[in-house]
Amino acid sequence: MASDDVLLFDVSFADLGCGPREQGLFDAWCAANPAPDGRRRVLGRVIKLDRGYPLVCCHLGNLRCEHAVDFIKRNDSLACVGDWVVLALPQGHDMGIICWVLDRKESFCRKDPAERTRVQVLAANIDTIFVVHALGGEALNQRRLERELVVAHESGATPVVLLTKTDLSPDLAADVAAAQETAPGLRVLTVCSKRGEGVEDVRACIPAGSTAVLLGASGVGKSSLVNALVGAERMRTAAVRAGDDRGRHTTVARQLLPIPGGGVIIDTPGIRAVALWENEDGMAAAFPEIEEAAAGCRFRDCSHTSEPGCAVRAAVEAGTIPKRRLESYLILQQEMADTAARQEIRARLDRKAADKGGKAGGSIKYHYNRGRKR
Ligand SMILES: Nc1nc2c(ncn2[C@@H]2O[C@H](COP(=O)(O)OP(=O)(O)O)[C@@H](O)[C@H]2O)c(=O)[nH]1
Ligand SMILES: [Mg+2]
Ligand SMILES: [Zn+2]
Repeated sequence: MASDDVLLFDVSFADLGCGPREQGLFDAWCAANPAPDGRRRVLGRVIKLDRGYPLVCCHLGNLRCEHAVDFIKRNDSLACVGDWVVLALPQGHDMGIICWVLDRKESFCRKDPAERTRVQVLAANIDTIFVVHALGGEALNQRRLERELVVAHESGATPVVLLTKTDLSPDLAADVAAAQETAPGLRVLTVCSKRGEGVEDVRACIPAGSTAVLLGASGVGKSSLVNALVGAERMRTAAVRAGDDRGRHTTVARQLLPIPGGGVIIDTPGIRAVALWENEDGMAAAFPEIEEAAAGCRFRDCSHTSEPGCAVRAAVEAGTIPKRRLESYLILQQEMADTAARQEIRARLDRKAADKGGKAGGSIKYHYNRGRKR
């Protein structure tokens, strides 16, 4: 962990994209919450989140921070990478204190129905989400891409599909066409970090002042791309650690790095399963052609499976919507319905337990210091 921090030693606050929005939120919060001891507050951004304390960059440097007790009491989620935070720097204390997390712009969240906390924020204040898939080997996994795009759209940031390892693709045009069919209306970029091809197109999507995050399975080449963008070996990639006991997840932390002359990029470990739950907005955005056709269905709550006068099925039969798109849509809808039903049962059981005098409600979840996830 300590050695990873070395990779961040030269990140400076000036490169993190602080703008009038952040400065304004900070000033307003400080004015409304004068420090009891009159000590100065500092604006910072969380640049790394691992198993330890959040690492925050401010104009004084990078330091490990803990959350103020008062903040924890008043909030049900903690700071995450990309967050802008108000810091207090108590004298004689080797850690900073996160007094407050400033209002987030878009953020990428995981809704985990298995956990009490409704939402886990994975990256905050992001403008662009790159949904990354590697080429070569098997065909592009369209089902996985569709599911990822639902969550990416849900964040409110702009999703971009990014196909990596183009050097391994036997038919690049076919891969791009498959991705484009799966991501109507979105940009599909291709990149080969190995040969340095396409890196400039990615860079152009992350102008100064903006923040992008990489979302994708382990091994698809996210860290290699970050290295290509920042022009140095800043992130460890799989090859470096091949054979060691940490397995394929070489990137264990979520961390944010400035791109010279551009914005900032957040690298993440591979995110395995993202459960779909209450993602109606994301669904509508990820399947725009189905949403559009559905306006013509006879029934407003048409499920597009068996109702008469279904304009979506008509469009599939006419060939304007690919059959597999409707199939995917229905699979994801069913999954959301199942999750909602399970949640409903759980809520009912919780209420029953509470009525019997059991303890209701969850306590605050600590996402840090939780031990390594397997
Ligand atoms: N052939 C090829 N291999 C790549 C490319 N980019 C990354 N790799 C390799 O893919 C493996 C996983 O890369 P890494 O960046 O660690 O993936 P991550 O887990 O998504 O961060 C490493 O062995 C890289 O060398 C590429 O453009 N072409
Ligand atoms: Mg990585
Ligand atoms: Zn219908």
